[in-house]
Amino acid sequence: MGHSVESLSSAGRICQGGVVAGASFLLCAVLLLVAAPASRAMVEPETTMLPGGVERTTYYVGEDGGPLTVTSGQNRIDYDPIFAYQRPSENGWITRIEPNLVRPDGSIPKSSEVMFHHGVWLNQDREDATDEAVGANFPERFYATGEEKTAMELPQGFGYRYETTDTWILNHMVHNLVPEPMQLYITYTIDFIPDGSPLAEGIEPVRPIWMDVENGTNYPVFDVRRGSGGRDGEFTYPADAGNPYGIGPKENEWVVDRDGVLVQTIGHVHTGGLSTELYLNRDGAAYAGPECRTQRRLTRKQRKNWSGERRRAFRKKQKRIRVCRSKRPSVKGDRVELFTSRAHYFGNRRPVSWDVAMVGTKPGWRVAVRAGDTLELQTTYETKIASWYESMGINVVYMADADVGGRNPYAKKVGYRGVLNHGHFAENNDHGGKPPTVGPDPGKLPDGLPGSEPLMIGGYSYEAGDFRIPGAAGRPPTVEKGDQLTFQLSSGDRSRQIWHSLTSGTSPCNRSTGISYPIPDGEYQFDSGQLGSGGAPTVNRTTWSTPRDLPVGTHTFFCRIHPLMRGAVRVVEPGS
Ligand SMILES: [Cu+2]
Repeated sequence: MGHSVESLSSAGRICQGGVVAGASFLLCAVLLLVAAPASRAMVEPETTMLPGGVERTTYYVGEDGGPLTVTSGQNRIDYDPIFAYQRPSENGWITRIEPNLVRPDGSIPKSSEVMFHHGVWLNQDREDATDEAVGANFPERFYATGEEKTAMELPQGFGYRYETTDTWILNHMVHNLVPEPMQLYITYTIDFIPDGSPLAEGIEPVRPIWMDVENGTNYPVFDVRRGSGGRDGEFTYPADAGNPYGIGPKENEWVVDRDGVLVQTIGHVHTGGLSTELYLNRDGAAYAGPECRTQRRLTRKQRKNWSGERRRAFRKKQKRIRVCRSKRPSVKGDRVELFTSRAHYFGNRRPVSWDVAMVGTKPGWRVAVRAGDTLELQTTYETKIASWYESMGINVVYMADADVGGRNPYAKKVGYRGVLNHGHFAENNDHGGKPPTVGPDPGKLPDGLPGSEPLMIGGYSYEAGDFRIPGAAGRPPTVEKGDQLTFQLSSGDRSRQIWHSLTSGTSPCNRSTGISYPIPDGEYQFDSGQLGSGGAPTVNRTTWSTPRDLPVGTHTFFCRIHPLMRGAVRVVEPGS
């Protein structure tokens, strides 16, 4: 696809505030957008020196030397090479990576219009550590981010080895929620220590270990149904999913291949996700710390009769017991918890939006692991509010081979509480769910006129099923109970790779669109998957029929990819 040459002589400025490792930061990068001499618009990376001599550089990834062209309604998985000018020019060590999506003018688009669904940075010159465990053949997946825009930050003294001869590829999924095409760069800001720097001496290399509850697949997703997982209102994958791996390898596990120390990790979940949980299993292991005595309280009689000195001594002893117990790791059988990466939702704190940051390990987190141990990941979603389709649970765990003071996780808690990866982002300030409405309450409209099936989906409309259309054309089509209405993706949308879903949302499902509205919380749960062709993320089907068991009444739905799209169907008694 060709690019028009834009006038890029303007300078943009990106500032982002947040909290990393407990300290707030304000990062401002000045983008110098220089018009390239040829017919290509290139963005020159600019480097700033951090105190201590670490180089911080923002690189821009696009296509053909210019920005990415994000097509109308796009939600597909793409691969782009990361060229030499888009990464460091010397050998050295990467200690931190922070991602973003940026317009050519330097501004950050609203997440309700376009969203960085995922980015996985791949090093083709190295093999992924977990390939063998799951029978896959990935290049090394050394950094990943998703809609929560997680930055990777290694503890001081550790680095990911970078060689200029490495071949890098970016696997990305940019989700355009609106019909308007746009031009964007994927940016990543690297903290880098070149080999020549005195800081490079003594850097301990880390390897990325890709932990994923659906490891081995290109699109590692599973569905979480409302009400599933038990009465606690939470669904944990894979534990609550029966046996999702069948007789194949346990995709959420990795047998540690050598002794080493885990030094950093953070989770990735989708909306509805509460946390990822990392465990270690070691054959025959058990709690190996000191026995802590049982805590007691003073009885009323003791409080009355004991001297002040005796009461103080008692309280001191109780405090020691409390401290002892607080340092006990959570060991069940030979399995020990290493870290729970919680999702922190901003705004009203309900897990219903992308306005979220994950909690990562503290800089001092060090877990000694041995060859033969098994690392295990699980992830937990809420199931009271809605069904969460195409959910994920991923942690990249960075592991050092050297003996760098790892702690035996069976003896002493390695630190379950972490640090919030970043603060609230301004681009997420569009939650939706408010007036004005996008259309009438379809439940109050008269029955739709008889039409022909299938109902075609195109032009960001469900045709006759779309209650945003004024007049008789927007009235809900009817279907007799037990029968089905069929929708079909138009050939135009199919050829332009515009995928749509029909996903039930609470009636009347007509409030304003935003990153937390609508959500898949219909009275009766249904979801078509992403209608389309060509593999993930589509379900390789272009038609969908309403479920036969829908009860009498008006059922509203929306598109998970383009939540501005709203529709309704009405189920009536047979013969009515
Ligand atoms: Cu759609």
